[in-house]
Amino acid sequence: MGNSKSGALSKELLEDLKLNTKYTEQELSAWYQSFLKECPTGRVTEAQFQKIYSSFFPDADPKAYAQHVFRSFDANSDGTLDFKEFIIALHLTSSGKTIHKLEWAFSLYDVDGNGTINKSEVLQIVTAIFKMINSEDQKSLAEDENTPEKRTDKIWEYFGKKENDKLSEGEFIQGTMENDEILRLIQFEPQKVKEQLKKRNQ
Ligand SMILES: [Ca+2]
Ligand SMILES: [Ca+2]
Repeated sequence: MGNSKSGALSKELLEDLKLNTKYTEQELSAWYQSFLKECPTGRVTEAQFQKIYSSFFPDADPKAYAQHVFRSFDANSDGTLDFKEFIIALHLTSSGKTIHKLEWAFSLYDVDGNGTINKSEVLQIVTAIFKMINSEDQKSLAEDENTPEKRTDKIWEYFGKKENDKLSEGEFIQGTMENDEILRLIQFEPQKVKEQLKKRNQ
């Protein structure tokens, strides 16, 4: 912590992050500078994180989703994200269909952190995702997935689960790898919704 004032990343952390993310040394240094500018203490609180999220989605209500995302990245559960947790979050939420991303998605959906996902946890996350989609975009969703309940039913059926079944991490990752429809349904993809809208309006 001693060198946080000098504005330089420690060599150890830099090597660690280069190894575990797709970012270059220059990118990481640049991220670190802007991170320190926003958060001079070197830590992002949940409230700050929600604010950052809200600025991305001015016409929706991303608070609930931001809360779940924050929880899933606060690896040591101390209520703040340090630079490492922040960069890992950035990396995972922006990368493609990698195993690490799916592991993260599992921890996002495992709301109580007990190592399995039940249907009500899926509904909680899907409900939070729906709050991020503005009402105009919601109208373009397919009939069988245009409410959190319907979308949750669809996901649960894809996994071949009954009402009170539980989903293990292995099943979650395998199902998502094998079925792009599941991947699409468990993610928040505002861009896709916008593309669909565009197509419809043409
Ligand atoms: Ca933390
Ligand atoms: Ca759980």
